[in-house]
Amino acid sequence: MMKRAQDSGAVALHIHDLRTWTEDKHHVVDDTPFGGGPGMVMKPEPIFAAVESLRDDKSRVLLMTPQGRKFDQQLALELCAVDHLIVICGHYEGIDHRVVEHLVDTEVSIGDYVLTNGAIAAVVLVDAVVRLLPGVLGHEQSAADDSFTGSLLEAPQYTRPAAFRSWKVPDVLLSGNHAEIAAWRKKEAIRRTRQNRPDLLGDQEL
Ligand code: JD8
Repeated sequence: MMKRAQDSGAVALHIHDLRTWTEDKHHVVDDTPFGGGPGMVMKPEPIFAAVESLRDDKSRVLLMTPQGRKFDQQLALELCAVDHLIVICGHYEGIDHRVVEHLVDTEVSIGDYVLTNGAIAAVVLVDAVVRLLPGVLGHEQSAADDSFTGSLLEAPQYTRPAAFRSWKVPDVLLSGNHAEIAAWRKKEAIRRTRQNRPDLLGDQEL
C-alpha cells in the first residue's frame, strides 16, 4: 500500500537519520539523564536542528511516546488532512523534555503496551493515515466501511468452498437475498462487538 501510494504521488515518505544533524565527530544523539536513572536520553540539539530544517508553515510535528494522546481512527482522519507530518521517533529511555515543550505539536501513543522504540509505532501511524489519502485505496468505499468509522466491528466473512472440513458457510450468505444478508451482518456485527469490544457499544452495553 505504501509503495503504491508513493508511486502514484499520493504521498512522499522520507526517513531521516538524526545523526545527520550532529556536529561532533562521533555523531552522538544521546546522553545520561540529569538526576540519575537508567539508560540514556535523546539530546535536544539534533532533534531541534532536524525539525527546524525540515518543517514549513504547513507542518505538524508529532512525537511517538507512551505518554501521548491515544492514536485512534479519529486522529488518523485528522492527520490525513494535514499537508506535512513530521514524526519524531525516539529511542533509548526517552527524549529531553524541552523537545516536547517547545518543538512538538502533538504527542501520540499507539496503545497501552510498551515498545522498544518509536519507529515501530510510527509505522503503524503512517499506515493508518496514508490509506485514508484520496486515491490510495482501490475502491473509495473501503475506508468509509471500516470498523471504527462506524461504531461496530465488521461481520464475519467467508469465501469458497461453501463447506470446508464439514464447517459450512451460513446459508443466508448463499441465499442471494440481499436484505436478509444485510440484516444477518448487522446482527453478527453487534454480537461480535458485544463479545470482543463492549466499550464500543457505549452506555447501552446490550
Ligand atoms: C517511543 C523509546 C522505549 C519507552 C522505556 C525502553 C508509542 N504505544 C507505545 N508504546 N511504547 C511506545 C514508545 C516506546 C519508546 C519510544 C514510543 C522511544 N521507547 C522506552 C519508555 C520506557 N522504553 C509507544 N507511540
